[in-house]
Amino acid sequence: MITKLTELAEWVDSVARRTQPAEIHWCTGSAEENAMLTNGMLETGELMELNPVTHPECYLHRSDPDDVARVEHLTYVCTVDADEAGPNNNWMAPDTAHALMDELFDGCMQGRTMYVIPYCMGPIESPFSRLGVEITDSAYVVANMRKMTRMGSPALQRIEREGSFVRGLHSTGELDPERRYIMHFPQELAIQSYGSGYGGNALLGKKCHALRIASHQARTEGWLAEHMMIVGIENPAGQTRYVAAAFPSACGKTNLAMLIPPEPYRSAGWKVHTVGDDICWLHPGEDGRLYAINPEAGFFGVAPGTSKKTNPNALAMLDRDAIFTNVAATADNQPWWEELGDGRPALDWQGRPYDPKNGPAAHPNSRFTVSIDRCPSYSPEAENPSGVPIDAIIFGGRRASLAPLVMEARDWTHGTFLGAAMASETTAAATGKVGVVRRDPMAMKPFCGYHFGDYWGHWLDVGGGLAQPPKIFQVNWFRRDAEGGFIWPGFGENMRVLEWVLKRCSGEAGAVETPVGLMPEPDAIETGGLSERPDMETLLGINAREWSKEFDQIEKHLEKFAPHTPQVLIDLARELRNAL
Ligand code: SAT
Ligand code: MN
Repeated sequence: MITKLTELAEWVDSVARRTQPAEIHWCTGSAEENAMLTNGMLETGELMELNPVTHPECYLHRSDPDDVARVEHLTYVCTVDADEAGPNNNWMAPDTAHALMDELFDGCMQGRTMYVIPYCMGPIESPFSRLGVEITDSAYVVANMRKMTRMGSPALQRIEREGSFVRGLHSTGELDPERRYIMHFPQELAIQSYGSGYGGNALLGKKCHALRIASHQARTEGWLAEHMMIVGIENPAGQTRYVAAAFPSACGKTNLAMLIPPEPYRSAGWKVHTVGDDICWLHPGEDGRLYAINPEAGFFGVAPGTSKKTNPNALAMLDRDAIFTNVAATADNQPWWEELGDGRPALDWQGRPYDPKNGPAAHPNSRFTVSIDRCPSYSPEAENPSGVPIDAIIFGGRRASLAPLVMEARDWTHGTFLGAAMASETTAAATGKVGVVRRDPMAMKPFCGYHFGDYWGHWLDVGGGLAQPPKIFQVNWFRRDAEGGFIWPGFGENMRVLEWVLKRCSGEAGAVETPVGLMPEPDAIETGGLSERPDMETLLGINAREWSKEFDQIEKHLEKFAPHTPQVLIDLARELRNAL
């Protein structure tokens, strides 16, 4: 296949001249193509077939042991003006970055096949969707992009109709951590990634396009590209309200997106409808509400921690047609990770006979890739070209102390403040130290494609233009007691907190005003039916001394982005601190 869009044809030609592949393959997304690529990868050992009886059409990929997570320190935003990228991004001048990348890409696909992947982020008919083409020399990337995006012929047709698309160029290169860069050129609508085959470094539709480049586009076009899951919650009266929630990577967004309401909610008729688990594009509607689409078509979820207890819906979709990356395997070749419960590991994530001396059998950032429509709680609204109306936005972090189980912002400005001040303990989703508290505004620290100060200003602008803005909340499922145990049971039981959130949206629940936010009235969070009553006083308590220290840090953090930080946020920090 060749395209009738001259711009695209010329770009593919120029990339081929530089990278010199043995062959060029234009991806159609068909089942035959997928089978052909899968067979090829089985031959080269890039994929291994898992147990065809227990896990039909499931495959295991083991990545290079030095290539197991996003590399934030090697990820750059290359705007002409450094100030545009902001202190929240690594910056390189576009000319310098191009020279560096051109050299890396020179001849890098010799003897390899170059795949051209046209893709659409969002429902193929949605006016909110955006298009891209990823060129890659990795068949594993093609197979993942097929599950994660609307990929192939329908996307190409729309690209040819509209003429505009994000140009992503990726090569696994030598997988040398010293020769690895993820470059973004927002002003050229271009991404270049070299030297990694892993997740967000290589599946360019995901964080690179749908967050870093899209946040840039969203800023100029008046919408928001966010690191949020989207879920519909149906009450016993049959009304569904949609919630979007931002959490840093590996903090339970996927579990929350496909939560199963616990008893007694389930028998009362509460239902959960999954629209997305990671990325959300929010557009102001003509009615003054905010509408969300999920630009993705699949999940790239963290395997460890996924179990019958934490996420039965995820487990149910992982026994067919899934790709596993860096999990362990049992003696009869089933995928395995620590919290799974059943089975025992025979081989660890590197394919070595399992030995506890080598650490966990599955890598802590091991993943599953699966199409969203395999999810038992999948909502067909994920295909609605207009998106779903959002009633509540939730910001969540992982914090052992301080942050309460839930609180509500006074208004959109205060909500933007809560998002901007968000902090969370780091996880294995990125290379680096785990468990360190860092500021992660709107869970976008690694993903915002421009200056955080301007981004917060854009949040204020978008919300200011809404006649019916969503209410904004902050949650923390991760408070710990003196022994280090989690105080709140979490997982499905988070439904109890969501119930309060929804009742605030419908005006059925009151709230107590505190200097840090609106809190549930005592006993407003239902704890009946839990095996023991959690320490709600700690979970909902406000410690003025601790909060005052927190405000010191928040003020310093906001100042780091001055003079771009909106003055209203700085003033609000001072006002809230004084109220303490
Ligand atoms: O590696 S990804 O960026 O795709 C996943 C994540 O970190 O959330
Ligand atoms: Mn994510």
